[in-house]
Amino acid sequence: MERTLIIAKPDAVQRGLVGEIISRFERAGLRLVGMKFLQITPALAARHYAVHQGKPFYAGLIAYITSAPVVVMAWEGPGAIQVARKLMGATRPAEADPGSIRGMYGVSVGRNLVHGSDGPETAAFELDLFFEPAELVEWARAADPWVFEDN
Ligand code: DAT
Ligand code: MG
Repeated sequence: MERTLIIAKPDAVQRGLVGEIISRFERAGLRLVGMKFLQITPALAARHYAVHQGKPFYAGLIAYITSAPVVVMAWEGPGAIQVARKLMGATRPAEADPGSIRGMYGVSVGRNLVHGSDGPETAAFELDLFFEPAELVEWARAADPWVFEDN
């Protein structure tokens, strides 16, 4: 079982696509274990995107992610990180599979609607950044045996 941090970014909130984005992860079979609505502060954005500091797009990225509220989620399931990355599509919407969230709803790399952790270490770091341990809910879903092979 793996957990990943997903963010419906400011453009998703402003465009009314939050429900659609949640629905993609929900229908894929991932299990929701945490969710909150907040506006990311510049300090939190700097920690979340620390790996991108110094890159040409960094200032624009921080301005964008702090520009309006976001919906932050924790989803879990077997291989949840990769499953979520696949559902999101490639970073650049033009290169994202047409059925993916970014491929279907995006055109600009700097307005690509959704964030997802890119590996187990990143996921642990990012989940810790946005959630207190008690905010992540351990629960058994009625459909689990029909979605997870080994649950
Ligand atoms: P991802 O969000 O797919 O994990 P990333 O971690 O490489 O992609 O970059 C974080 C975000 O920064 C990405 O969602 C959009 C923005 N970004 C990345 N590369 C960019 C570029 N070359 N120009 C503009 N924005 C970029
Ligand atoms: Mg990334």
